[in-house]
Amino acid sequence: MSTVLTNSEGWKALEKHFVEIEHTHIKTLFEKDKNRGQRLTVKDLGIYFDFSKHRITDETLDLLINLARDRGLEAKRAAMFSGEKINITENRAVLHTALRAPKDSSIKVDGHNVVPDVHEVLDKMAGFAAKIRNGEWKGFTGKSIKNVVNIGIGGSDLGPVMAYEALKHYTDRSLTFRFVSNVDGSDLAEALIDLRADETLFIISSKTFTTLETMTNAQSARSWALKQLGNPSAVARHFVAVSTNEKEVMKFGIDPQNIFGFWDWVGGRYSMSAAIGLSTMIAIGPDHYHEMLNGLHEMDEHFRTVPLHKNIPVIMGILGVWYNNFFGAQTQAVFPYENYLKRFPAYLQQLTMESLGKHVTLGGEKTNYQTGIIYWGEPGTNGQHSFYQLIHQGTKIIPVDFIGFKKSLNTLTPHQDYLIANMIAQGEALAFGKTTEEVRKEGVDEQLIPHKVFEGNRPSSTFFLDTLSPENLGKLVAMYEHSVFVQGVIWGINPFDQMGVELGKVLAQNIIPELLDKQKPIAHDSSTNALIEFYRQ
Ligand code: G6Q
Repeated sequence: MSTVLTNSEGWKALEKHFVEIEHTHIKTLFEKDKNRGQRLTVKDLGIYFDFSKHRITDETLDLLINLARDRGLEAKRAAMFSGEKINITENRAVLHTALRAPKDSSIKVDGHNVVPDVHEVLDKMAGFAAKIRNGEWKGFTGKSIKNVVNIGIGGSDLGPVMAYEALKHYTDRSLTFRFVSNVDGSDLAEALIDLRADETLFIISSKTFTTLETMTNAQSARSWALKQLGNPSAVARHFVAVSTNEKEVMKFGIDPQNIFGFWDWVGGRYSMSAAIGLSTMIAIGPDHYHEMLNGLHEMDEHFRTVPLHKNIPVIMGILGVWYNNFFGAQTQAVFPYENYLKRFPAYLQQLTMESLGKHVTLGGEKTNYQTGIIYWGEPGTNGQHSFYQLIHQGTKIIPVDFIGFKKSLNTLTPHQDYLIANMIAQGEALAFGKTTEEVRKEGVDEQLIPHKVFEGNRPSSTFFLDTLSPENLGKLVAMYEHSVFVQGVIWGINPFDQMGVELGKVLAQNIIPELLDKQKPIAHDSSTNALIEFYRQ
């Protein structure tokens, strides 16, 4: 096998096949195979995954799966699950799957079984969450906690916010949750505007405990709290930390007892099932949290064991490659027909784009093919009244993921029927469109016909589940995590580092002193210099 993806036999076979089916309409594929809608589906773990409305044939699937296999998917998957240091640029294992592994399993990093460590932290989180929830944990003035503010950014924010919103139905409504991420002071100011320090708990979530945004927000939150509480020892009752950097956390004044740790083998964007989920656990309670972990684990096992042809994340991953590299798709849309999943697309943006936005291979060579696609989305049906137009009738190909649930968490007739009818109708319209003849039959004026024709042939997947439970959320998260892995393997890139984010963390550090000290000489390019001068004035 050639190590260059585009020279491989598998790739060449796909190129040839693409030319053959590029113009085949989804409608034709359905006409040829009356069972297609049932056949090209996977039903497992309570997920009904319909991938029949794609521009693929059985041969496409075979060729893509062969490619994935040739690129070493099975061996690489096994290496990830067994704790090998597959994140080679950071020399780290990649074990978010260990975070949801059952207590009796054994997963070793450098000869050490990490599963007991994981469960020790989970038990500690559960004990703490219970104390906050039942009012046993008292603030500095003896009051119980009513508000929980998570301060973190990127992977230390997006997972917790998404999970809180997604599982709001299961949360303790007597507690208020706020999430602060932006270094823009308005984020913190608005989050605290109506809160009292004596009944507020801050969770400072930062793997490194050095991130500018989080540290700035944490210091300001500390000042805000101390202004009201008057005594530095109050910090220990109102601040806890989720971090791998015990030294820095203690410097902040947080009691070492109240540090919830995790490990360098958990990447930020893969950390919502690590202690970064503390706010989630407080919100929904330890039992529901464990249900979410079970869901994640069930999907991990599905990915690890189910044959590639029936493996949901594998099929998602290869379809990603198909549209990105062969059809030249630039973006992938995700439309949850479930309002509680409103932050899910934002969460997926980080997961997918930070993981797959790489232009060099693991070997350090520049790729001569496209990698990570742009993810975006909004909950249905809102999107239908705005940007769906471009997907239906625009000039770009945008594969869509529809995510829907049979049962609503708020049974308000007839809302759920209308919601799901919309989801199903959109997938149908995207795939099959409306022909000139069909429009003409409707009696439309001849001049208007071209405007009312829908070409169709727009691909989509539908993920249909029973209801948005913590367990099902876990399955969906792990499903996307592993589909990212599949694409990373095929493209031969590292989905687990984030040098672009690291760069962002140092860039501002150079300019901050130049903004603070107006006399400091500046020597950037003329545009940057002018912007700094404008701010200084
Ligand atoms: C995620 C990224 C990044 C990270 C944040 C926060 O994979 O590495 O989004 O999570 O930059 O970092 P800290 O948790 O260290 O503050």
